[in-house]
Amino acid sequence: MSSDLPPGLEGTLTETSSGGAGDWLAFDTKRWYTNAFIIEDHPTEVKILLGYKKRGFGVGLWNGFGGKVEPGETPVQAAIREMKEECDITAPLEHCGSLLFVLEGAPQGAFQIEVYRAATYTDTIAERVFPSSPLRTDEMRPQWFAAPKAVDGSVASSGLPPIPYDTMWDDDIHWMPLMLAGKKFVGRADFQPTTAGKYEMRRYWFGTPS
Ligand code: 8OG
Repeated sequence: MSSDLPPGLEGTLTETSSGGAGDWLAFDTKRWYTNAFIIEDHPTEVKILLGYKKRGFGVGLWNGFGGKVEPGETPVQAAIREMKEECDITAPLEHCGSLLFVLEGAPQGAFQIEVYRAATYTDTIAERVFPSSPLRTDEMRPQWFAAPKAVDGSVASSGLPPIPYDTMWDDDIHWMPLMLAGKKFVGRADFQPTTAGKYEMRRYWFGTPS
């Protein structure tokens, strides 16, 4: 399996999905980011807390909470800080995945995103609305979603909306089900700009570590 890995991924990995076309994009440097989720496992469904991105990169998409790892921070410290800044909670985050994203025409380098999850949290989930704050925390609107465990597509018993993959980054549907199933995951996705000023995925590979 490993011989088929895209550049930038290493280890003994088992492929779960791949596709798209074209050569993998070259990149010189990596910038570290975080993405973190609260995931509650219930008897008939899995609940996940997402945030609606109100501005900046990925505006209009639902995503986990996160951002850039600042100098002097470890990725998990950054993930905990970002979660507090973006939805006002503190959670015992555990690492569950590593994702590499390369954007065509992005001179800043590739995005290395460390993904974290927690089943519990303290404090009350709240949209942070302090646009004049130096922390610029007016970024995400938190909301719960649910994935039913039954494979027949039945509606979640909580009545929460399903995970909105149509308004998430293109790659998320490839790794989020692994995360919801409690698996660790690794992947790479390359993106190209669209005429609408957004990015679409052009090639991808996702898998699980052995
Ligand atoms: O600080 P800022 O919000 O711009 O950080 C970008 C956030 O978006 C960070 O949490 C990493 C995350 N992110 C990407 N690309 C992708 C992607 O393809 N899927 C998901 N789920 N998150 C992404 O930068």
